[in-house]
Amino acid sequence: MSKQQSGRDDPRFRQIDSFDQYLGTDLARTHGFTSSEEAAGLDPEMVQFQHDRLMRDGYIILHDVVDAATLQALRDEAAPYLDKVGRNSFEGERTQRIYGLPEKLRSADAFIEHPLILAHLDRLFLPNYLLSQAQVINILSGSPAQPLHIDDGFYPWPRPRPALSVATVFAVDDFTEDNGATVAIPGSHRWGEDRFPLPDDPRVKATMPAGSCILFLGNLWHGGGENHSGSSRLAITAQYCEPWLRTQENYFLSVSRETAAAVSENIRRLLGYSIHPPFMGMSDGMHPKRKLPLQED
Ligand SMILES: O=C(O)CCC(=O)C(=O)O
Repeated sequence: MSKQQSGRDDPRFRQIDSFDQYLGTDLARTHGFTSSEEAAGLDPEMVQFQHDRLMRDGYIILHDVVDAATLQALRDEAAPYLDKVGRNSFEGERTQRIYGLPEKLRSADAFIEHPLILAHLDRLFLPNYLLSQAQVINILSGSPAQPLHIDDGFYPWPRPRPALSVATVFAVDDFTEDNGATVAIPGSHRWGEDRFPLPDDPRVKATMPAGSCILFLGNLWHGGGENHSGSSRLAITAQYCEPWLRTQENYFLSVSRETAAAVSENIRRLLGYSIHPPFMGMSDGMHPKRKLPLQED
């Protein structure tokens, strides 16, 4: 038998002897799958404490996790794109949104790959979890409350169940009582399919200073608040999902290969340049990073 006919002759050939081995092996082979690591300096006990609260209440508020310069960079870069309001009452008739952030706003990366958020995602999801969508959201004064909703309800897997996605909303402006702070129903991540928010359900408003973040599970009922403050409320949000789910935004189309090659390894992996073993995410039978003009091998 010639070499072309027998893959076994190739020293890189892998013999898969069990189904578990099949599921656990990166069969696209060339690039091992990368995992995000807790950034140096994060106290695992503190992250675990926050994680336990997140699992108990469905949300947690992380105070002062982004500095003023990072907030200003986002404000400056976002401003030219904040030129239209929503197309429906969910997006908000008086709410401005910017989609396609990984291509448009490099300043968004610091929020999307925030080390503390990645540390939480590492605890919640399998390696190579994905960015499902990211937006800048500017709720203008006069905006009614957004309808309450859960973020992962479009995955047809009956609830109650574990969260299939997780979201951040970072306050770029202070979130106050009357400017549209995110509203959430604590504990609602445990509700079943037929349980919807009732007027008497206790709600929390994520009032917090600029640079803080509400992190919540994808099955928690929440929504943007009503803004009757006279000023707008600027935020940036990111949603992440398990590596085996379809993402909301198709980043392979909205982010160019040049941009995907230039961003950090964290962002690239979150955009889908990774493999969920054995080969989810492959392209032409190869690791998708092989399609990028990367400097490395
Ligand atoms: O703007 C917010 O506070 C939350 C927005 C939200 O939940 C959404 O647009 O899905």
